[in-house]
Amino acid sequence: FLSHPEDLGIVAVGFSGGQGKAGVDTGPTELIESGLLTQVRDELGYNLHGHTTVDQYTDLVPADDPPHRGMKNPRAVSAVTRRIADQVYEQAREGRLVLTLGGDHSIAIGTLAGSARATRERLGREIAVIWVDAHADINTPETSDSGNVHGMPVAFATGLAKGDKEEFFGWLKDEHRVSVKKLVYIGLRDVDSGEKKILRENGIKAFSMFDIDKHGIGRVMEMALAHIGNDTPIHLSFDVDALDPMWAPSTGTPVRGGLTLREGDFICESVHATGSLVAVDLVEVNPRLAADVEGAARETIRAGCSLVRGSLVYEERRVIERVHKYHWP
Ligand code: 6HN
Ligand code: MN
Ligand code: MN
Ligand code: MN
Repeated sequence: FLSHPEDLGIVAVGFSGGQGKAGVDTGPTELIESGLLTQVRDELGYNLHGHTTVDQYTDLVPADDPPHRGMKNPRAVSAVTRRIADQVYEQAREGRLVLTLGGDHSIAIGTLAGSARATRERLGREIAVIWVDAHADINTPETSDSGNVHGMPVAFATGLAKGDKEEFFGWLKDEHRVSVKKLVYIGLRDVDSGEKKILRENGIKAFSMFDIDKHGIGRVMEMALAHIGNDTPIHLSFDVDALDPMWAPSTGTPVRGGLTLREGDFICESVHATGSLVAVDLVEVNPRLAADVEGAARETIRAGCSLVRGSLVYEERRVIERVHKYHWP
């Protein structure tokens, strides 16, 4: 689906307004400073385009932003995700694979909107979404207990939650939306009761940690990709909290009992191997958290880099090189 498979469009999002903990806005800077993009360029061979310096979107964050329908920072999140949608769209419409580094997971309202729109225009196709996360992030403003928009992006992207005024996600139109039929979850283990009802009522495909333990990650990926169907453009949205806190402690809402790093890498590599990947998000890396744990931020960043590399290796040969380089003792 890519007209330039060796070209990568970067969107680096220093935004934290979808939740309450400071520091997730520094995630992309730390990932980039650790050498992620130079590795992607020099070792994986991609040409980099787009926003390789981190955007803070300060011009879009109002001084006063009172809650609306229970959502916290609603104007800021709406305006920033609208800008991100344009940034992702501009890269995707060139036929490039788009990599977005977050930032909290609310930013996926923008990334999905941008890649859904570009894929519709460019190919006349709908995207499928693989959402890898401990959480379902499908609360509507009305079902959310927290009011944090990072728990709602899937609801807005699928149209299960509707915006109202322009400044409260009213800018989201049909061209930006994704279908619940082409959505698959992997790694779920902390789903709110209102979200369970939404998943059930809409027949949404989800592979929880239970399913991964039962079938193994290899079989789960076969089933997830079979659900999407061959020959469908895929947007992979990876929340680092899908990994067990042992591998990714520095994140805002850690939940024990998660994926091993190797299972996370395998998910990314399997999606890449389909040849249908059009966009990847890596979100919720917060280097400021778990500071009491020795090396927490460094390990979380290392894990994030590994996931991104896994999603970008575009030849079998490179998988082998990568294994030798990074995973041998
Ligand atoms: N994330 N379900 C909880 C909420 O606040 O709605 C947690 C959401 C976590 C969001 O990790 O991207
Ligand atoms: Mn999560
Ligand atoms: Mn809750
Ligand atoms: Mn998430």
